[in-house]
Order: sequence, then structure tokens, then C-alpha cells
Amino acid sequence: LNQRGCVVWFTGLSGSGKSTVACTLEHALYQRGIMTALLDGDNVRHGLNCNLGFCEASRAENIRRVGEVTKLFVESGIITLASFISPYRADRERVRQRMGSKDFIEVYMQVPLEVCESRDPKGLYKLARSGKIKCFTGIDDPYEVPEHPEIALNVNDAQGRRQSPEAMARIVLTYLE
Ligand code: GGZ
Repeated sequence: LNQRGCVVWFTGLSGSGKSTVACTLEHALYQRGIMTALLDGDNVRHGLNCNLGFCEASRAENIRRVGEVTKLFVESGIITLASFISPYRADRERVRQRMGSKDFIEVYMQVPLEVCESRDPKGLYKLARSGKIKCFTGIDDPYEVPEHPEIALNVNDAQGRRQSPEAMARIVLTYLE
């Protein structure tokens, strides 16, 4: 009955697996009877942030609003999972400062662009390469790698094998425990 809130903030390229791991982690927390909230582009950019695009200022505003929403959740004692590219270090750091550092767990999806691009689940990289989408992160828009993330999740494990979303979620879970 004694649950403290915090935000687990997933950052990384499109196709790096942020939402998949966040969803897997949410399921694991749910099974332990822990209340969670999951915020990602799908449920935020269609509603709260439907007026925002992908220029630097819009991304900053996207992350700022999400940061404020996660703060409200965390203050209610909820473990909040946020899954956003959040490509700018300054935007992520601003959320961290707002939250109070101890409640902000930055999880960097350390997946090379080539891997994300080869997955291309929505065909967006293909569109970006052909110039049909402009300012696509990793192609013609920047991604600033986290310098001191609490957790960096590598595509491969120590033996060089691809890690499953379950294995990655377990790493975060162990950290939370
Ligand atoms: C990056 C874009 C873009 C551009 C549309 N750049 O793989 P997805 O589809 O489902 O996730 C991406 C999502 C990124 O939204 P975020 O709110 O996470 O971005 S940020 O944190 O930078 O504000 C991708 C899709 O939106 N998408 N255009 N130009 N991703």
C-alpha cells in the first residue's frame, strides 16, 4: 500500500523499441498490483498535443507538456511510463529538474539508426529517405544521446545476442525494485 510515484522516461529513435518495452514493463508492474500510467506519442499527440508538429520548438513544447502531466501523475503516487523520442537533451533535463531528480529515471534505448531503419515498422524512414517527410529524427533532424541516463538498454546482451523486450523490461524493473 506504500507506493511512491516516479517517471520512467524512455528516449530513443523512432523504431528503437521505446513503446514496446514501456508496454511490457507496464504489464509486469500491473501483475505486481502496481498502478501505472503510460504516455506516448499515440495517446498524447492525437489529443493533448494534436496542435504540435516536429520542429524544434514543437518538440520542446511536446516534452514540456508531457513533463507537466507526468509530474501530476507522479505526485499522485503513480509510476508513470513516458515514451517519447525527446531528442533534445535540454528538454529532457528540464523535465528532470521540474520533477526532482530522484523521481526521474531516464532510460536510453541504445539502438543504432541502421537497426531502427531496418525495422521501419511504419515505413516512416523510407518516407524520410525519399524526402516525403521532413525533419525526421536521425535522418535530417538531430538526436542528442543522453550523457548520464540512469539506464541504457542495448539492443544486444553481453553475449552479443539480441535482447527481448521482456529482458529489457526486467532490467528496468530490477532498477525500480
Ligand atoms: C520523428 C516522427 C516524425 C518526425 C512523425 N520525426 O515511430 P513512431 O512514429 O510511432 O514514433 C514517432 C513519433 C514521434 O513523436 P514523439 O512525440 O515521440 O516525438 S518528440 O519526442 O520528438 O516530440 C514517429 C512519428 O511520431 N513521427 N513525424 N519528423 N518522428
